[in-house]
Amino acid sequence: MSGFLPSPESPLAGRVVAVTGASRGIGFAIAELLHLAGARVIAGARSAQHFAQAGIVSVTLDVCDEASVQAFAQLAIGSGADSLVNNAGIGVFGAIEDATIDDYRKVFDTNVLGTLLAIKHFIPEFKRRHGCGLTSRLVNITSDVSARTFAGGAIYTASKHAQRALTQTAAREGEAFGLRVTEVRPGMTDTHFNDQTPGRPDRAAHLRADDVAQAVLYALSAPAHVRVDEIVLHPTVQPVVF
Ligand code: NJP
Repeated sequence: MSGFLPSPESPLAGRVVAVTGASRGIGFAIAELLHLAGARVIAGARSAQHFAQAGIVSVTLDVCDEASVQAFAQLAIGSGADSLVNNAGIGVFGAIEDATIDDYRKVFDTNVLGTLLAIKHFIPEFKRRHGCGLTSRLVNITSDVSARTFAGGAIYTASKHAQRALTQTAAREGEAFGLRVTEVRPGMTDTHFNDQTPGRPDRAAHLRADDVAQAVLYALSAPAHVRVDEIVLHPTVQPVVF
């Protein structure tokens, strides 16, 4: 048998993955699962001190601040990072007539600029790795609304459409240096998102952060001949929409 065959117990053994927005919710679940799968995880968020745990390197990171992103990338690259998971994201919801410039800037700075900056500062390393015959992977956690919208979702869904555009552009540019790019698009997930408290009974049927983490693990551990362009996940309580 030829090709890359990861061990089922430790499919990411020897891998080093940088994850943004990892202090809680989906990002935290991703960091934990990748660590369990054998990866060394470099995890960033603004409140890094709250999620330090054995085996995961917790770093203070504000994706809206280029110096902070650059420092995060340098640390991750210095640790041997082969993959980046852009997960940090926020949402503000409301009618267009109530939208404020402040809300717009907060959401776009985090979801769009943050993703752009992180990709930008890892690409030189991904190119260097390609020159050494190594592949690199990028996973962007966007949203099921990166390709549709809903009333009350103008700022958030516009930011997620933009994040999808960045993801697809990175995939096209990355073809030249062997970068595997995956967009993971979760639907309603029971996290702290939008100032919620996870575990409420009315959200029991939503996706769990772990469901999304499993999709990321699949994308990062797929065999070398497989390109996972996109994974869309919905809880079954969400109506089917294409
Ligand atoms: O949200 P939450 P999720 N720099 O609030 C971090 C997408 N999504 O896990 O910085 C760096 O529990 C923040 O940490 P901190 C969503 O758009 C979700 O649900 O310490 N990190 C925390 O760790 C987002 O892209 C749903 O405050 C920053 C994390 O981000 C991703 O899933 C549905 C940061 C947010 O954790 C994860 O969201 C959907 C910054 N400037 C898409 N700002 C859903 N939950 O229903 C925030 O379609 N963070």
